[in-house]
Amino acid sequence: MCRVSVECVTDVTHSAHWGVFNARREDGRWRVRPHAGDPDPSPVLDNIPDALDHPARVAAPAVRRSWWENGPGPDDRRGTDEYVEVGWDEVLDRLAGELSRVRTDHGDAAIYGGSYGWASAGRFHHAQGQLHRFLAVTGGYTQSVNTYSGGAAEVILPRILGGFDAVTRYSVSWDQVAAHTDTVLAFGGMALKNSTVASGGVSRHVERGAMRSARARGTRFVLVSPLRPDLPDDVDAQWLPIEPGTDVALMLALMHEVVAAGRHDREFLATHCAGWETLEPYLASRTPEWAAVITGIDAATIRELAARLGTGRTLVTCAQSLQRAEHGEQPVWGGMALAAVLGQIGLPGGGFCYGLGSLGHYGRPRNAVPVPTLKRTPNPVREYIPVARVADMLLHPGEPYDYNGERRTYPHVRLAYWIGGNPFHHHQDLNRLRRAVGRLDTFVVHEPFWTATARHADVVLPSTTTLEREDIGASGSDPLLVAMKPLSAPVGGSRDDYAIFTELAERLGHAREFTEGRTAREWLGHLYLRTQKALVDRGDPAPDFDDFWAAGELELPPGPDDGGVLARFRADPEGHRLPTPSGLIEIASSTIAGFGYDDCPGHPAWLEPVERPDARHPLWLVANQPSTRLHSQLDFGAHSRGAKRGGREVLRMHPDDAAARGITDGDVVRMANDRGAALATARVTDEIRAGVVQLPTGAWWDPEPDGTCRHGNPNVVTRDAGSSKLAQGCTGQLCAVQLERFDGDPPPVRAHVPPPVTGPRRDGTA
Ligand SMILES: Nc1nc2c(c(=O)[nH]1)N[C@H]1C(S)=C(S)[C@@H](COP(=O)(O)OP(=O)(O)OC[C@H]3O[C@@H](n4cnc5c(=O)[nH]c(N)nc54)[C@H](O)[C@@H]3O)O[C@H]1N2
Ligand SMILES: Nc1nc2c(c(=O)[nH]1)N[C@H]1C(S)=C(S)[C@@H](COP(=O)(O)OP(=O)(O)OC[C@H]3O[C@@H](n4cnc5c(=O)[nH]c(N)nc54)[C@H](O)[C@@H]3O)O[C@H]1N2
Ligand SMILES: [Mo]
Repeated sequence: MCRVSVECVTDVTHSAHWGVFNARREDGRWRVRPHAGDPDPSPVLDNIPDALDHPARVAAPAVRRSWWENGPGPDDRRGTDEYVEVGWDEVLDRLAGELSRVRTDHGDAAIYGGSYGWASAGRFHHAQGQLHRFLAVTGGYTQSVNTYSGGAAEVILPRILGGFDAVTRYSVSWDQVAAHTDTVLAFGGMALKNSTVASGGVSRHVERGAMRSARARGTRFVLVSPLRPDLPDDVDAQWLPIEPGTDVALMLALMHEVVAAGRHDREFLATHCAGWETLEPYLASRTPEWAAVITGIDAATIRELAARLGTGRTLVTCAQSLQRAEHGEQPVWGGMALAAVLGQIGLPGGGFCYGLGSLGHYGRPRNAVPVPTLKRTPNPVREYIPVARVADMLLHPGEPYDYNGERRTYPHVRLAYWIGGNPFHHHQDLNRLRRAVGRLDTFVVHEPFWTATARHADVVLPSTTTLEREDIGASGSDPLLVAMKPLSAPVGGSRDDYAIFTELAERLGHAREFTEGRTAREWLGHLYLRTQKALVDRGDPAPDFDDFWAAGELELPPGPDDGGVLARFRADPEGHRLPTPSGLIEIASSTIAGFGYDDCPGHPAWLEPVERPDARHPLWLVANQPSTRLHSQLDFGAHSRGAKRGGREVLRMHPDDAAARGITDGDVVRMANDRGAALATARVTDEIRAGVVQLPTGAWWDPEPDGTCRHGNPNVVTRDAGSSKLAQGCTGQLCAVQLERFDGDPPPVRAHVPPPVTGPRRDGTA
């Protein structure tokens, strides 16, 4: 049956972070086909058809019983309490009152709107954009800075190389790799499972094609990673299965060898870099033999690799994963320093490219015109935290912490408002996060689905999915502007985030500032004007909004693929100074040295991690991005579900580690450390380094009463600590665990079964 109320739509184009697609109604089901122009579409599209009517949808506003009956306040029952269903008007009245109470009694900074998360593609209904606007116009809020993705890199790169997007996204492109690069040294690889995803959407997945073209031209790929699939089979990569968390030691030894052979680019180091005199003496004892002990890569292999670097165009890449770890700043700095020593930064397809291959919006030229975006409303509150320190903030209000050269104090937050993110998937040490959320007076969540985050909220407002809305899909480096047409009217009792905030803003007396008098459709037309005007200014075809909407898509002109700021700096270091303190590439930084941080000294360095395998927890866990979905999104979808075994997430482990524990392929295993435990299904494979197990993120946390995850979410065991005092980035990628076979009857997985919701009203009306 077609759910659409106005007209029965059967064939529409829409966009997700993992691809543009056409959805067609066939035999009572939605079938999703990738955009015809996509050379390598993502199989993750297969998760979409289940989104509209999955039982895990939140049917109507739901409120935690104790909060509804007893009022706001700290409560450890969050995560285990019951829910009652209430009408929209009732719940919005109560919520508006609670927002006012917190502002009046505790100040505007007592509201946390950091609300990290990927939400959905679509420029107007972008969840965080809507929340920030709403909280800003109603008085302000404590916000978050940086991301879980690149928290350490985002802080250090501007100090040593330049603006994050400029030196990462818009420097080395896939076209340059295909045309120019002779050697790709990929730390953490460039897994096709990862570039399948691009923030804002992606109409063309070009990575596989570019790597194949390079390989066909003779490019040599070297993969430094504990996991073999981190580069595609097509490129015949040499695989160096490194001990996790030790890349900087390998980088230092490679530099040592290049210098020992006198092959370092002295001129480039003198004219374009600052700090060589500090790093050079440190390298003296960083021999291949020294690094072999740390990295598990033998000295002869390191020597052989060093000898080939710099012969021909050499590109050093560093996956985001390396810095999502303790001392995560170091491999970013080390990779950049290695490229500087080789002297190729700023050459086409050469030098250093942070993040290339980690996301689909990297390595593509910027569009020549801006895409529509909802501009950020200034936040009257100046308070912020580094995003991954959220549990610390809630558990330690008023206490000091270090960040990026400052001594800061955690604000005392009473109300957290989260939309478009799933912290009970993405944050580390989920049992600790549960304790932290227990300290809040009120936790508000808008979610289409009963995720673990929704199940910890006091107020759960059912939002539509993107499939139920009109929007514009676009990314700054994808050529297609997409008119995202709805597949359905809002499902059940759900409402758009924009509609919910409009109603709340009305109750708080700020509707006019929030809506600026526009309907959602009028906003789309308004946001589109900026792109249309830029096209007019260039003399390009510039359809008006109605024509764009009717056509369904618009191809935007590409900007130049010219290497950006790094190429200009290379050509003229005086005329195009980098925005670093010296204007040069900072191989060593006197600014960072001046902070006096023991966990982030003034040059790239090998630092022993606190978290590392020991006798009780002898295995490294790599908790990386899932290949079958975006994070936790649509975890119940056909593609994600289909790759699980026995309904549990799959954990990869080496045959030696399996044999030592009597584990065979397909067994249920229990992975644990002092922070928590999770069950998963073992896959035994020699495509992983011995001593390392891998469990991707995103399987919804399905806790037993003691917090053990029945489903396979790795964040029950990861460590909630910052990368260093410099960046305080997320360190979820790596931790130490023990693993055993789970004997007996494993408990059934209930992650996608909604919690019982009681109360009279089931139709979502007041
Ligand atoms: N251990 C470990 N942990 C990690 C990582 C790791 O490597 N290891 N990686 C980290 C990284 S890089 C990231 S980016 C984070 C990702 O963490 P998140 O971005 O929080 O993960 P998502 O699953 O994308 O969460 C988005 C949520 O928004 C909901 N949503 C989608 N559209 C809408 C909408 O329009 N409105 C509303 N209200 N909700 C919507 C979805 O249903 C979903 O629940 O995870 C981090 N966590
Ligand atoms: N399909 C899919 N793609 C995604 C996402 C998703 O959820 N699903 N998320 C997107 C997001 S938000 C982001 S930020 C990016 C993240 O991009 P990344 O952080 O680069 O992605 P990961 O898969 O976490 O890690 C990449 C690989 O690094 C390797 N690795 C882990 N630790 C180490 C180490 O210490 N040394 C070395 N050399 N290698 C190591 C692992 O084998 C892992 O497969 O991915 C994006 N792409
Ligand atoms: Mo990310």
